[in-house]
Amino acid sequence: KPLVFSGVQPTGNLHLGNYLGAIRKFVALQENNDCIYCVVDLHSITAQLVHEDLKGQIRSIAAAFIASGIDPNKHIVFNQSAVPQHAELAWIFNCVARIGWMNRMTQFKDKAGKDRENASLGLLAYPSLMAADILVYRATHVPVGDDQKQHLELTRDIAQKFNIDFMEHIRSAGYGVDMVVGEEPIHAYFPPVEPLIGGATPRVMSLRDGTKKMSKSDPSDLSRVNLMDDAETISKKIRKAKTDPDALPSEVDGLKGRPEADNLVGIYAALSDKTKEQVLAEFGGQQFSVFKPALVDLAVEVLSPITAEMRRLMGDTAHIDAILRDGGERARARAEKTMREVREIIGFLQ
Ligand code: AQP
Repeated sequence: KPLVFSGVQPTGNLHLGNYLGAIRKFVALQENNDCIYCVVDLHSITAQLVHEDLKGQIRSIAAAFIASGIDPNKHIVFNQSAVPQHAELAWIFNCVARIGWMNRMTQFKDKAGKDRENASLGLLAYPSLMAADILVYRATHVPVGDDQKQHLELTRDIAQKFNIDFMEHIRSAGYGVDMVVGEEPIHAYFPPVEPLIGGATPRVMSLRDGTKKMSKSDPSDLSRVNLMDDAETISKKIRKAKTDPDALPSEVDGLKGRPEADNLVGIYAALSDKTKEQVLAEFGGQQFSVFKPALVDLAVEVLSPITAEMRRLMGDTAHIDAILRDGGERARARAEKTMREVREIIGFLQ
């Protein structure tokens, strides 16, 4: 079975973007794949070191995974810091990757802002740790939102450089397989990683500004629908969402240059498993005063069972902790197998 890996940072309230861009795909992939889903707590200290309730945040992401339908018995759900092999491989990847590669990452530029010299070294090295998260299991498929595409390309570059730099060591240690990367036949230890992005809304945008992504760290809570919002709050946020004064177009082309309208139609399409074309066939020519209430009803219908289950799970922290502990043990055993081989390939004494 293909091996799927993905992670979510415990950095605040999960929102509709995280759900549609990532978690919902995690759920769908369970059927035909071996899946490892991680609460990436080591990543959460890169942009902000001190968190008031990190344990609570970690548990709430795990609760969201399970409430959305991830089965922690058939698959693995754990928190990253419980498996130190992620950090060990990330260090090795810090020595494989080049500083120039990291400097080009748009997420780093966005999050570091103008005062780049003052950003943490961890924020710059974030993509190395992300590559390690995936490759320590030699996972091949990674469901993420569109914003993570560049990091996954970097993961492929890191894997390829490792494979080429250590090719003779990999071969003489008896690991790896022959494969063709581009035109080049190589003997590779780490597989090329495939991003699973796609869908009607690969990137959900802010409800206040259709050109910015919906984000946990946006200071305005009105910019996002949180998974823990109740029906009344969802209704308020969608009713207040920024729009233009025109009616919805009948064709997708008519959404060009109308980012807020495009975003709301995309959210409706994703929540109802339809295409934007199908949504516009139904709502084309209608005003937002008709479309927004329909979107509220749909969002509440999809999200409220998840919210209720998350609340129930959060009331039993011992149960969540036990799931994460068990997942951590299973993940550690797999990650250690890779690290023994990686240490051997590099030539460390062990
Ligand atoms: N707006 C979005 N649209 C689609 N997918 C999104 N994701 C995040 N925002 C959107 C996807 O959610 C997964 C988990 O994200 P994360 O928490 O690990 O990091 P992030 O991308 O940095 O998310 P946020 O919400 O923007 O958090 P902050 O504000 O803390 O940076 C990823 O697969 C991501 O693509």
